[in-house]
Amino acid sequence: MSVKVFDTKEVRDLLKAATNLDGKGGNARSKEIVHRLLSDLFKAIDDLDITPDEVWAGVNYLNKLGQDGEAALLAAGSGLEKYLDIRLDAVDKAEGIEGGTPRTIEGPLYVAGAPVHDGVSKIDINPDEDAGPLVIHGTVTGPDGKPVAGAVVECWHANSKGFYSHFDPTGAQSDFNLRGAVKTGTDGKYEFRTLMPVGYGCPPQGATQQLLNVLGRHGNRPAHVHFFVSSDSARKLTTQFNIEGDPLIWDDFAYATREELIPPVTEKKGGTALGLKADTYKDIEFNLTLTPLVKGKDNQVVHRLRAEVVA
Ligand code: MBD
Ligand code: FE
Repeated sequence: MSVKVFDTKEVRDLLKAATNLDGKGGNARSKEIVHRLLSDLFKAIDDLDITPDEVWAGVNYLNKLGQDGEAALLAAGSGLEKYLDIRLDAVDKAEGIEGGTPRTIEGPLYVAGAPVHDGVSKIDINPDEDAGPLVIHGTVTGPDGKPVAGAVVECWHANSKGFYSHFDPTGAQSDFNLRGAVKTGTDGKYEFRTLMPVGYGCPPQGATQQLLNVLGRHGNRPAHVHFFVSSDSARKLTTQFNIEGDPLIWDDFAYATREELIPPVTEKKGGTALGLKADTYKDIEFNLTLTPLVKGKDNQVVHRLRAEVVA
């Protein structure tokens, strides 16, 4: 028996009382947002006739999500993080900002504090038998097309098991393994000497995978490398590239793939001289083009809780 109670004074009053919407105290913006989200939830319960059993399954799911520490992972897998990018892209378009390297999601696995090196950094600290050497390099250019000096390029990626240091359930990696930061010189160039990553998969017993299972979705990402690029003279860039040829490139559970973010992988020789573990190595050139500050300000700095390790 389907009933409709959402559009009644009793429920309107309940929503206002529960969020103290017209009362004193609290934070006006928080009240506005919570009132709207709670209203949308109540309305969905009415519209879809969501049962008490289903509501309690959802409540318990939130407990598990928190226990597993996966809320930010679910933000990626639910498309919420991608949605924020779609909105930021639209803001840029409306402001006439174009031509930079496209943004794509940060994801939940960044760790702040990697030691900054000039120009080049070798970031594979722990041996990884199953991973071959990889050199990632490119030039940071500004909105004027000129190389940017003093830009800080940070990168982070997974090992051959798809695990990131600091979040590795096997405990096999030390702090900042496969995470680095380099500062560009006057030529704008950066280089990371590292190992080839493989794609990430959600923890199989975690809350995120649990939700994906009921949706009939997988929780895997293609192999990829994340970047932050910061400079005093341009906006912060958050992006990634995918490893060309990965079968999941257009089937990423976090929707981070973009046409412009799949640089070619070439094979080179001379790795021994670079300190790599084999002479033959993979090479990826990934140039980074920054966009101008908006009225002198960087409107791309996102504040969110991030892991940090003091090196
Ligand atoms: C990752 O490595 C990642 O980049 C995202 C977005 C989600 C989970 C793991
Ligand atoms: Fe990642």
